[in-house]
Amino acid sequence: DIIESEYFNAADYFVDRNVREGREDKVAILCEDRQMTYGTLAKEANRFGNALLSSGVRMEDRVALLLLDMELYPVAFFGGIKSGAVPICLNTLMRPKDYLYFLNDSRARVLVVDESLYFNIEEIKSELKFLERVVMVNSSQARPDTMTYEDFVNGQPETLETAPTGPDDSCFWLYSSGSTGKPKGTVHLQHDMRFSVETYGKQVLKVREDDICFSAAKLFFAYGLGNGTYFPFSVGATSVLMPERPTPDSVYKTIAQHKPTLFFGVPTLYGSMLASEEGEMDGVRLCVSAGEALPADIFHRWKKRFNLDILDGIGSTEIAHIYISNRVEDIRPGSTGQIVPGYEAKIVDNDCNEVEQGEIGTVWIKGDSTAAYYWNRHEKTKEAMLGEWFNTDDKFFVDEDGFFFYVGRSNDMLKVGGIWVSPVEVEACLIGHPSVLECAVVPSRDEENLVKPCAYVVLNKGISASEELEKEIKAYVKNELAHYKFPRWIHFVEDLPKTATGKVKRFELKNQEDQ
Ligand code: 3SK
Repeated sequence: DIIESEYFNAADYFVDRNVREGREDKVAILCEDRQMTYGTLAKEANRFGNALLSSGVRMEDRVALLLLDMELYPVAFFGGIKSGAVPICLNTLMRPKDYLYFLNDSRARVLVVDESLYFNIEEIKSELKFLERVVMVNSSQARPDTMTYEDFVNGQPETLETAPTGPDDSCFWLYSSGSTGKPKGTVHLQHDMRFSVETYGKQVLKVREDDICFSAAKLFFAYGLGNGTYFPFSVGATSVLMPERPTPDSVYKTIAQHKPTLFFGVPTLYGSMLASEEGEMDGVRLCVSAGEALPADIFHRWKKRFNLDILDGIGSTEIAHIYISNRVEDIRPGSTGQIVPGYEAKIVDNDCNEVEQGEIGTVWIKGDSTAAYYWNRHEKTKEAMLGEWFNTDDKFFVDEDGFFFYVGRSNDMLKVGGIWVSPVEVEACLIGHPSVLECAVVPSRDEENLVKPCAYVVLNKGISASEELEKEIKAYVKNELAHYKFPRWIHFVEDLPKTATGKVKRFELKNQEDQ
């Protein structure tokens, strides 16, 4: 146990401790041309926590956050935790029906939403069963059934007594995608972020008080949440938050403006930053990659252009952050690296027996940042959380030096730009197009060797394949689902390979893509 005391509250540790230790005037957050000190962050978090309590929110009540990466994100996240409420960080790229599911499944009582994302909620408002209050951020005027953030916190005191949480109390949730469709509310406890800090944060990343951390991966993603909040705040460092979409232009511009020392991205972003001829990484001492395996080619091209290493690793929403990673002193391009100190790994076969070194199997991880359970998903919890072990469902082999090599996913999920995509969901959408009879979605690789969805489509009788139709189907999916889920390639085929019981043999299609 890293925390022995009876009471522990993550907001007290990551925010208030900085003030107690004399960093009241130190800059905690840089965002566009603004800066927020630890003192202001603590006060604003307190006002937000007080506003929740005044609205009737009690310990363990969920508060959903649908926010851009700006100062208000850590304010609401830690303010909520300090009041004893449980923030849920929602992916901002989803569709209205996804938010309907998140809000009804979690029974969140309050939603804090950026005005630019509110259209998603407006569409589903009448179907929300439990939501009592919508707080609108970055809006000047109140709309019916909503309250502006300013009105919500107006008159609230700048001090707040920390809720009497213990290390094993609920702290925050993230929704983790599942191959069988429905995302699972992953319940993290108060001690989980602290465990990630003491292991990956301090021993691999070696984050320091004078660091300026910039995560292009967003805060709603477990990877971004650590990079952009609790790693820097664990040592009184500074975090750069960027509300825009991470493109090479927005990222290079932010780096030039704020000169971060640690930069966090996903392989797709590193690939597109390399493709852009202009842009510097001045001031950066180390780059980090996770979300999907970093191709060795990108590592080498990055090193050549910027003379900087990219530290590749893998984490999961359930384990909060990275548990296998390269080390600054020992990087093997193409490998995900070694187990992070504090975690244990084993590679098992389908019967849960450990495989011989060098053989491929599924990685199980033991470590105290693992979520307690999936909300209301008893069977899924039992399948994945096996006593002290968590079944990652990721396939690896390990070499004689203890370096892990990623092989693929045990099930058919695809990881696109670091975010899980369910082929079942994309297929269900494609099937909705009037020309599509049957389809299957599998991973394929683009010119940067990064995974993107690829669809095999059987057309309805009388419909002929054409470039026009291909464009139309892609546009249809883009309109229905989060943008990153649309198939980048569509193969029109006569039929799909199937098993005797009628299941599509996805592995055969995957093999075709690999050739
Ligand atoms: O996908 C990853 O590698 C990852 C890394 C850190 C935290 C969360 C995730 C999913």
